[in-house]
Order: sequence, then structure tokens, then C-alpha cells
Amino acid sequence: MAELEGLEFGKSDFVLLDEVTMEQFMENLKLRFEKGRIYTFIGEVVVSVNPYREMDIYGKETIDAYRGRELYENPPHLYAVSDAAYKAMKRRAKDTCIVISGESGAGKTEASKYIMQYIAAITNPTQRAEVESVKNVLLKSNCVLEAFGNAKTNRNDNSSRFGKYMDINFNFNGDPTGGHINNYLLEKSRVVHQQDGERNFHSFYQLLRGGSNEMLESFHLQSDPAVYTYTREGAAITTTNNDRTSHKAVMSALNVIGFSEEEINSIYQILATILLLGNMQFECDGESVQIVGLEAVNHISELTATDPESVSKSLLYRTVATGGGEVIEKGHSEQDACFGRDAFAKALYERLFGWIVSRINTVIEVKDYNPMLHGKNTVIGVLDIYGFEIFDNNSFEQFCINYCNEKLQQLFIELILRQEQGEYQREGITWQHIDYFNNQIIVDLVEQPHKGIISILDEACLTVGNVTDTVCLDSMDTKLAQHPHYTSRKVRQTDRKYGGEGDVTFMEGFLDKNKDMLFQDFKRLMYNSANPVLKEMWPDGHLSITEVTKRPLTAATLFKNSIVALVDKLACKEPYYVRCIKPNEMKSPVLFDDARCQHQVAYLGLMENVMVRRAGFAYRQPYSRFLQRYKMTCEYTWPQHLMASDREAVETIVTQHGFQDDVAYGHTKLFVRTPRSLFTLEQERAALIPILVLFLQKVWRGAL
Ligand code: AOV
Ligand code: MG
Repeated sequence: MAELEGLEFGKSDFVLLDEVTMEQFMENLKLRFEKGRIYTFIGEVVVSVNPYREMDIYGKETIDAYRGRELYENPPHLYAVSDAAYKAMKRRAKDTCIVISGESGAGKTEASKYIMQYIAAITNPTQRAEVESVKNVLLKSNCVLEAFGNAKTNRNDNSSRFGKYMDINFNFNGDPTGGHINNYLLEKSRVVHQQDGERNFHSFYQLLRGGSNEMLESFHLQSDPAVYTYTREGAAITTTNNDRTSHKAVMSALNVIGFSEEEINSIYQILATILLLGNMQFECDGESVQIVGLEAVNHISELTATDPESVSKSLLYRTVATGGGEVIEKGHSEQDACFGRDAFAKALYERLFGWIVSRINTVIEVKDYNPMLHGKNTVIGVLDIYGFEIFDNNSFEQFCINYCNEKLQQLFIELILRQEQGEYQREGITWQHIDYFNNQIIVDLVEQPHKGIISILDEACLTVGNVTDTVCLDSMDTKLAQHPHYTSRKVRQTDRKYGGEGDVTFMEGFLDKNKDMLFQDFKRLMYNSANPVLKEMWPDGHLSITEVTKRPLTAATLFKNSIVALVDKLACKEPYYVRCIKPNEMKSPVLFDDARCQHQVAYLGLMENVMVRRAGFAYRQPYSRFLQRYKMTCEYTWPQHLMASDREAVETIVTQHGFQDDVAYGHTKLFVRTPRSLFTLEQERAALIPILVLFLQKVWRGAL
């Protein structure tokens, strides 16, 4: 427990509060925010409040102060938790992970970047070139992924619109040898539609504003984002993001990572294609639907290395297999053509993003690792996912994002609240059970087979015939009417509300987004591209319509499966937590909105966390391990104890050092309340080791 700052900055660990009440908690949080102390511990958990201003707390000096130190030796900081995760990984060969959570705009992505920078700064002291290059690629990948996966929303000017989990691999020296990025459900609907005040992904504006004249000309683009439907819709074209400089940084990062000229060019050609598609219009001459102005078709075919007739055809017709096995071409209605065009644009972007991630992965993947030669390969995972969000209009994406946050909260509860209390019970430690809201009930509401929201959605999507959002909602209302966290309000036709940590009302378009349909004709078109980069992104385009028989899994089910896999991956690592809080809605560095903050403290379960921590014990060790390590610090146990049991010997050590009031004795383990007690023992042990070595040397030499 850190008490290293003056009291005028408040308590640096919430465990030290005089009384654990919401009032005291909030008072402390506010005081620290106002005094520029944005981090506070709850034991090993770091609570972070977004300062909304540049802080001079991330430089080299700070890094040096935290490097290799124990958590409680320094004031709370992201670096303290990063170092703890790193030390556990290096000293105990444990896979660890740092889970960063909090709502949209609370500071998760910034935190994840500081954590990675810290890990990069403290590793590879000998500056080996191959390790430096791995570190460089890991750091540069952030810049690229942010350009393509982040956007301005009404909550955050640089909001992550995908989830990111990055594993960093280390060799036995504790130096990074590579990594792997998993990305989760990119909010691709943003490519074709943005809410008022929002923007499309940064990459589009960066290309238009930062691309050279030659580049834009060769892509048949104009530099003004207002020209393009897909970039003007939210009308938030100007933001604080400096698109031009970012473009340069992204180009340079792509180069450093190792993307070839051809690949970089292809990436931007795809963005250009999407922008041109967005401006494409259709008209119906009474009989058939036509594309208005064929120039765009020629430009798209040039950019995608396909022939113009195939481009037009895929936009105006779809191939269908009849019941009798016959293949026919069916002309689109104007509405179908628009739907197809938008679906194509979204899919182009999604595949581009997925391809960029996998391309980075091939560069950073650990190659030629021989455990016999290099020792155990250990991992630190860093999770930075999109935060809980509520907008005026919420759709399928918010449903998925918020479900994912519920799952992560569930993991937190499982690891920090449930397991902790479970262990005290198993060990027979007297323990006052602390109640907490277990959100499993909300997770079940979403994901239970047959009865959960995803199942009901899927069922509606798989039903043949015209099942509308309204029909699906009706079915949901019937099936979930009794659920305490489900309510449905027919304010508009397809409104639905589901209450979890906050109440969110979801809007129409659910079924289409869940089906996520893309006509096979577009896949074929891309697969037949003469550009090998583009072709590589569409391997499923080789199938003809008669071969596409299996129904793909729905978007919600795919997402659920990926999040379940993520949680499994996290659960088998030693977790470290950063809990981010957004101080206000105005992005102000001085405003601490009490109600908003209190709401977050409540739903993040921070009070319960303090209570469990405070009543609990920071450290625990089986008696035999404790004895092995510290027996040298006590005359009655060194070199051999003559007591009835290890436990009794441990009691003797504890009593001799005078911290008997700071411990509890379990069936198999000793529980220590504050780290300071162990710290004293560690110091004593460290002081004794040189003396012991001398002593033993003398014994060996026969001098004694
Ligand atoms: P998020 O990742 O939690 O939201 P960000 O990390 O993008 O939030 O933070 C939002 C903005 O807050 C940043 O762009 C910075 O302007 C500011 N900020 C956050 N942390 C710091 C810090 N430590 N120091 C200075 N400014 C900071 V979302 O991605 O929307 O869930 O999906
Ligand atoms: Mg983010």
C-alpha cells in the first residue's frame, strides 16, 4: 500500500481510506484528480482518471524510478502495474496480462500505449538489433491500427472502433521476441454511415488531406472530404486530429513494419475505391436499374485491377442458384443495388483491416524459437477494447461492444471478487462475505443458448421469409418478458432496451447487421482481381454460387465466440487491472462530474474491490515455500527447525519479526495483509545472503 505522497494529495491507495464508503471513495478520487494525481491503487489494481491534458509523468526519469521496483515503493502509476506484470513474467515465468477497462473516452488506449512504451523502455538493455526491431514494429503497429481502426465519435475524438488484444512474447532474458495481435469486430457500418457529429475512420481523411497530389490524382480523388458521401455524412469533418501529419506518420510506420510499396499502394487504392463507391448512384428507367455515370465504374475497375463490365455487373445483378440447380442472373432493384454497394464498401474495409492485422502478425510472429535453447517463451497480453458506450442511436455495434464489456466485468468479478473470497473460505480464514452485483445474469441474457438475445436474433436471421426487426423484437419480448434486466419499449417501431450497467436503447437494422450478407458476386470480382494483394484478401471468392451452400455463422455468434475465446485466453494468465474513469463529458481537464464518476465507480465494482482487498490479504504463500525462503531470518528455524510442523515454524518467524497482527493462518497457507511485512523480511534476507555465502565458503574451505 503506497503512502509515499503527502496527505494533501489524498490517499494513494483506496485501501487506506478511514472508512470504505462511497462518499470517502469519491472524495479521495476527486481530490487526487484536482491535485493532478490521476492514478490511485486498490492494492494491485490501478484506478486511472483521464486528465484530458498532457501530463509530465511518462518520461525517462519516471520510467527509471519504476523499473524493477516493488509496487508499493512508488506512487501509483501505470508503470507500477506494468512493472509488476513484467516482473511476474520474468521472475516466475508466469504468463501475465494487463486488462484495461472503462467506458468510451476513459483513457484505455492511451494507457495501453504508455504500458507498451514502458515495456519497450525497460527491456533489451544491451540494445540487440533484432530485439530493437521487434520493439519498433510492436510500437509502430499502434499508429497504423489507430489510423484504420479508430474514429471520432461523440464520446471520444480518437475512439477505438475495434477491440485489440496484443500478446508480447519474451525470451528467458525478458526481452521481447515478437507478438501477436487479435482484433475483435471492427465497427464496419461506420464506413458507410456516421451519426451526426461523428467521422468515418481516420484513414479516409488522412488519405484525402495528407496524400500527395499525384497520389490523389492517380486515384481519381479530390482532396476535400466533403465531396464524398461516406466522409461528409456525420459532418464532423474538422477535428483536432491532424490528418495530414498523421498520414505521414502512418506511411512511415507502414514502411518500418515492412509493408512493400505495392502493398501500401494497394491499401490506399482500396480506400479510394470505397470513397468512389460511396458516391455511386443508381437510377431506374422503369425496367432495369442503371449506374449513374460510368466514369466511376472505370475508375473503380482501374483501382481494383478488374474489368469494368464485371464491376458494373456485380453492382447491378446477383447470381442466384434456383431450386433446380440452375444458375440465373437476377437484376437488382434500386434499393438492393444501394444495399449491395454499401455492403461491398464495408466488406472491402473490413477485409483490408483484417489483412493489415495479419500482415503485421507475420512480421512480429516469433520465428525460430527453440525452448531448449532459449528457455520458456512467456507472454504479457495487453487488452484495449472499445469501452461501454451509449449514443442517441444505438445499434448492433453498441450491443456487441457493451456485451463484451459485460464479459470483461464478469472476468474481473471472477478473478478479483469471487476467487479471492473462495480461497479464504477454503483455507478456513474467518471472513465476512462481501456482496457484489454479479453481472452473470446479464451475460446470460445475451449469450445463453436458445433463450439468450443472440440466439433469438440468430433464429430470426435463419428463418426463411421476411422476418423484420419488429417481428424479431416481438419474439424477444415474448421470450424474455420475465427477465429482470430486459425491458422493451415500443417508442419507435424497433426500439429495444436492455439494462445492464447502464440502460441502452437499441435501434433498427439489427437483423441485417447480424446476417451481414454480401453477394457472392462481389467476392468473385475481388478474387479475380489482377492485383495479388487484393486477391489475397478474398480467398472465398473462388467459390461459385452453387458451391456456397453452408450458411455462414451470424455476426453476433462469431463475435460471441471470439469474446469467449478471449476470456479463456485471459483467464489462464495472471491478470493485472487498469480501471479507467472518464471525469466528465466535456473533455475538460478541470471538471470532475461527481454523478458521472460515481456511476462508473459503482458499475466497475471498485467499492467491492476495496472491501475485498481491505478485508483481505495482499500476499499468501504455502507454509513450506515461506519457510524455505525466510527460515534464515530466524534463529529458531535456521538451519533446521525442530517444530512439529511447517506452520508452527512459520508462526515462530512471524512472531519473532513482530507482525503477528498482520497475518492469518490458513489450512495450507500463510496470509499476509500488507506487503510491508514481507518487505521487511525480504530486506533482512537480502542483507543476510552475503554473510551466509561467506560463512559457507569458509565451511567448504575447512576454515571453520
Ligand atoms: P478510450 O480508449 O478509453 O476510449 P482514449 O484512450 O482514446 O479513450 O482517451 C481519450 C482521450 O483522452 C485521448 O485522445 C486523450 O486526449 C485523452 N487522454 C486519455 N488518457 C490520457 C492521459 N493519460 N494523458 C493525457 N490525455 C489523455 V474508446 O477507444 O472510445 O472506449 O472505444
Ligand atoms: Mg480506445
